Amino acid sequence: MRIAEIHLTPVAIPDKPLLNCKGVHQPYALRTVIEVICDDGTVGLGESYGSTKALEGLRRAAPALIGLDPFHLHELKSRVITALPEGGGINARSAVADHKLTDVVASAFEVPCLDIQGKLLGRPVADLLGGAVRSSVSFSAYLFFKFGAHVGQEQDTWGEVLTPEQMVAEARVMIKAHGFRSLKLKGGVLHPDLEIETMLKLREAFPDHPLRIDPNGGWTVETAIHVARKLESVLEYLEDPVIGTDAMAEVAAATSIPLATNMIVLEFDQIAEVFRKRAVQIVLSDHHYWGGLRASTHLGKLCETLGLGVSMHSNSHLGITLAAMVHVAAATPNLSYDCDTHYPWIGVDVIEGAPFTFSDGALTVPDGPGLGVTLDRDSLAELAALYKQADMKERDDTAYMKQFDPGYERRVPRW
Ligand code: GKR
Ligand code: MG
Repeated sequence: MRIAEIHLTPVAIPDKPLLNCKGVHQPYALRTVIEVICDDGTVGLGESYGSTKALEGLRRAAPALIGLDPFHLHELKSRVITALPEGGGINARSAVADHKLTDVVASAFEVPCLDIQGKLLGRPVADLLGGAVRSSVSFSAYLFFKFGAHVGQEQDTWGEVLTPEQMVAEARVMIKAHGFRSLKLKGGVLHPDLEIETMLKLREAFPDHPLRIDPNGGWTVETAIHVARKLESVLEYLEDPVIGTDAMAEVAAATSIPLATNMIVLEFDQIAEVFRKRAVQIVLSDHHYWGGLRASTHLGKLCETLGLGVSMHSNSHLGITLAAMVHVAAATPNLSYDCDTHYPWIGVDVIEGAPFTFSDGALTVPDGPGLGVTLDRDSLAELAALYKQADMKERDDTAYMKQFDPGYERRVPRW
């Protein structure tokens, strides 16, 4: 059994004008859909980033994987490293955090190989990761302040969300539609006092929902400590309040709220330093850059050993990613927080049948072979056509924000 063909299809998925500390989401988010086909016709699916560096890395590594046994995942990694000798990161130079190209590419191809293995064995991917320890995986509502409409477009159904009251209304809609049991606010957007007020209003409206806020490093240490003091008994965790290990350690020393990160710990060799400095209490996994699904379960084990918590990060994504997240979350025993997902903001998919439906904020772990999803070719063709039409090859939230506010400048920290 060998890999005979690989198809990479960049797609553009319609997104909403969601705000973060770098700007605002563009009308489309970019992803790459991956099909790995074996010589017996078995197909494995994957999904990864769609920006230029990631896509080029996938395209350059793909030929090196032809002829590979889909069970030989160490060999997969070394072929990827050989195919991309200059390595480097995938994000823009101005990004505060970067992801290693070789990890991103190896992760992207590992998932379809596991999908193939599962199909050949007649077992779900979770079984290849040690087996599911839970039959369903819970997700949090991912709340964003947002503009009402994209440039030149009609207002979307969510409308504008720029005040604490509007955010409570957004949370109500999310909870009503999907049953989420915990709430994450993308912060670093409004003045910190307004974001504190927002969290307090969410607490009042939803007394039993665990709450978290993530300003993506948009605050100074002083601001972060101020916010933490006001929200001491309100948050289950505070995510990336500041940038840098020393700054995180300073905030951590000043609050009893656990600090979580997907910005200062993105690779295994960064864990020792944050652990030594007590800068972080919870690490967010993400199979797209941690090295794949197996590496994510290894991260879980390492965090357990070190007494750190594990939660899960997401970017705008489709159902292939969501399926992979569900399998790995099910097979990570100490993943004790609800996972992040952008899925409810997207509303389209490339998988066959209805999109995933959350019940009480959770998804059932598929028990069929592999990931348990198949491609809807018409939808894939539609989103691939959108990619070709869209005048966009990179995510640039700051450039798009300037179309709303020409004087806007990216500042980290902002507040
Ligand atoms: O979609 O704006 C966004 C998020 O800010 C995303 O880019 C982050 O990677 O969700 C992510 C996070 O937790 O930092
Ligand atoms: Mg984050």
